[in-house]
Amino acid sequence: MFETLTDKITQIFANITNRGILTEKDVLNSLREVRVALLEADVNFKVVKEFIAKIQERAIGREILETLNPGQQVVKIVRDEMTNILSAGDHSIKTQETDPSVLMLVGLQGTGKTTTAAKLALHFRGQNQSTLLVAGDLRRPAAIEQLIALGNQIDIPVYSETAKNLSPVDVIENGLKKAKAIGAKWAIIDTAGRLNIDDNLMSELSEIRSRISPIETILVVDAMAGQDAVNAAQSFHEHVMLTGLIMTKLDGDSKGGAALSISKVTGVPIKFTGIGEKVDALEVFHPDRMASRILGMGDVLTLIEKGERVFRKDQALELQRKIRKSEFDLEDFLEQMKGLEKMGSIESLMEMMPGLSGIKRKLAQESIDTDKIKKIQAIIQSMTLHERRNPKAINGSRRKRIALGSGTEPADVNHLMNQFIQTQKMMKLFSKNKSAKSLMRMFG
Ligand SMILES: Nc1nc2c(ncn2[C@@H]2O[C@H](COP(=O)(O)OP(=O)(O)O)[C@@H](O)[C@H]2O)c(=O)[nH]1
Ligand SMILES: [Mg+2]
Repeated sequence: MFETLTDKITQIFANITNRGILTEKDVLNSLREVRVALLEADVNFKVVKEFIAKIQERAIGREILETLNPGQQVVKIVRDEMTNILSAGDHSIKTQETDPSVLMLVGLQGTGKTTTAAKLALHFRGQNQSTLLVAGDLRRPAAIEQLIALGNQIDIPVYSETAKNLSPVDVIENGLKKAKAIGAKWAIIDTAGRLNIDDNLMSELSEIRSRISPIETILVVDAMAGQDAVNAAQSFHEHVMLTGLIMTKLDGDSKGGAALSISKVTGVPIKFTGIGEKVDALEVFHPDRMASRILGMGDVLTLIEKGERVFRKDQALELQRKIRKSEFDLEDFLEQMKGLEKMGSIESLMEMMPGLSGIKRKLAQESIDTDKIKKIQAIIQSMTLHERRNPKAINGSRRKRIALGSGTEPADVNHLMNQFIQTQKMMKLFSKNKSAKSLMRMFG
């Protein structure tokens, strides 16, 4: 996400933070470059104008330019203001006093409502909260089947009715009764979309809304739609009073401008982001963390949270120790591969590491799929313990034996060894923690 924008901004920041002295003209030049980068990323021009004006107001003047690290001060201001435009009131999810809390998803066709309904149910389960999914999209029979299939996949119950004479509101009201009966904490309502905004859709949605009074009415918008997403959000908000937004498909090669403008333009907070087709590809939205990520400073907090979900704490500590002492071996490598697979794509992880979003693209081609993991597992399991602990001992004849034992080719074993050496190098880099340290320095 935001690849091009992040690359450009990282470059601009490098130019100003590498200098001891910064003149007013330097700052203005850099801000002009930031402005162009934002406009090229499709950020709403009014938002850009206000953003730049605010930074300029704060960055120009003695207090900043005469400090020890003027460049870093400017970067900090940019980060503050970026956080500011991504913020809109309360980004948390509200619950009702009595169960179920009703969360209604609305949006145009294909933005990701049905998928997001399942993602949310999975997210809530992670917090020990139960969900009933309610199939309120009666326009296409396939929509009901899709929700049922997703529900089955993650073992979440789905309420649906297909009788001809029922209206969506009837089905949804029955669904809410069912949610109450089974004691679900959440009822998540999937609704029908349209290709474009029309009165029909809006009156259907506002009728549902007034009959069931959801605590959260959330618009699902597709980041790839760019400014159209922002316009759609404005119309939906006028007709059905939104309480939040979920921006999907941020994993795509969208320019990201929509995500940057949408809250500022509509005043509606983003609550989650969708970062992939899989049911676990949902992230809680934090304006400050997102700002850091866009500005190429990584998002260490989200990374840690993801890790905590997958790796146990004692495992993590043991791993840290090994990395520090360069004892990281092929057995650990195997464990990490399995864990990483659970955390998400390597690509999305790299994005969250400070200073690494640039290297990301090179590694993207090496994306790790399940088959590869199985192969790697087979290869490592064909090694003796001695070999796993001392990968350097693996010579030509051992390689042949390992390949034979794992049903692979010596070239596969070679490839794995290279990958492992690469990982070891990267780990060493992290353990020295240059990027993390410079980040700390940057923010005092
Ligand atoms: N890459 C990506 N695809 C998504 C995301 N969310 C949904 N999709 C895909 O977008 C398409 C439409 O999703 P769907 O939930 O059926 O949209 P709906 O018509 O609004 O219910 C499907 O192919 C989904 O897999 C996301 O965050 N990233
Ligand atoms: Mg749908």
